[in-house]
Amino acid sequence: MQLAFRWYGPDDPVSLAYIRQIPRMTGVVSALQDCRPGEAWPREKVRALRQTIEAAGLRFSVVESIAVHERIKLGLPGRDALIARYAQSMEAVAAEGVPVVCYNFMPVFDWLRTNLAMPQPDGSTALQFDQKEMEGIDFSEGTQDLPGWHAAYAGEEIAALRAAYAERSEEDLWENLKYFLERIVPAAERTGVRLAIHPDDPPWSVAGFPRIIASGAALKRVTQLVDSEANGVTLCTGSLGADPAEAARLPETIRSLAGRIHFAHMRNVRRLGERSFQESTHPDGDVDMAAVMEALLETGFDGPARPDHGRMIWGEEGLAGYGLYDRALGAAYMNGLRDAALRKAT
Ligand code: DNO
Repeated sequence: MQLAFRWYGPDDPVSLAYIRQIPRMTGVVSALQDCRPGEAWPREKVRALRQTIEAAGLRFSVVESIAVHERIKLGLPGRDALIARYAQSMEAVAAEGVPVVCYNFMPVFDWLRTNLAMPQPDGSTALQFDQKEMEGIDFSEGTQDLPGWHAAYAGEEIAALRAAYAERSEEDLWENLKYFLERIVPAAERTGVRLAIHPDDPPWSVAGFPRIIASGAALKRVTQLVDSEANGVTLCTGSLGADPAEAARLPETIRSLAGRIHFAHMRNVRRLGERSFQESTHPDGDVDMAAVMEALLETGFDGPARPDHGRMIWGEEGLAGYGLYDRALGAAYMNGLRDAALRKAT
């Protein structure tokens, strides 16, 4: 396992110099934040980002993410040109020596939360999601400042996208994902990049949009759509862990995906009710993190792993879920879990 940390580029309030001071931190997870979905990533920009990361004594270990254009997810005309541009972006990333590309196949929205600062008894704040609250959000005026999500759509755009997705079954989305992978995986193989699909977060339909990558079984199915080592997954304990049945079977999921987990996100969640949860501290929640680490190491996982979202603690202000302090505590905990698991194994 190579410890890595997500960094949002030069505008991130957390500096690379601070990231480097976290024990055993070697990798940085980043992206060209200003490239729109469907744009080919210019190699010079990837190079500049890599050089900035390396100048800080770290390695650019994962691109998270290259966004998949909605026309690809919907299977609309024009997707072939967009897929070709996606391959170009992957080539640029590969040429700069970044080995893993994380992406997702969530319609329209990426990860979603309904409260970005839920007060905790200890004075910190945590991210929270509640399905009923989510369903109460009115999108007729657009997405505005929807928590946890950066791009913006106008009300009419959301309505048009909803109508387009309503015409598609889940199997149609699987077909569209397969179509995409059949064209992208050969390019990944050629360039030596490993693809790592991220599970949907939360792992169920939200805001009237379907979500298909919602279980360990779905991740497995992705790996079978195109049977190549380059076609892998991001094991995200927090996304899957929001579903109690999935949380319980995470070690089993990891074993079933052995060799195809190319990236791991370590985060814990605590269920508050039906389809309602909050993000807890890394050690305490519904996910047995020690069992996750043991299963990862037992299956030979040696890829990048990052502490995922943290709470806001010690008065820090910054990007929701992506402050320095609590994620650094998460990294320290990961180091401890890893040492304990390795000792147990010998
Ligand atoms: C949230 C992240 C996601 C992830 C994408 C991958 O914090 O885990 O936004 O980067 O879904 O494409």
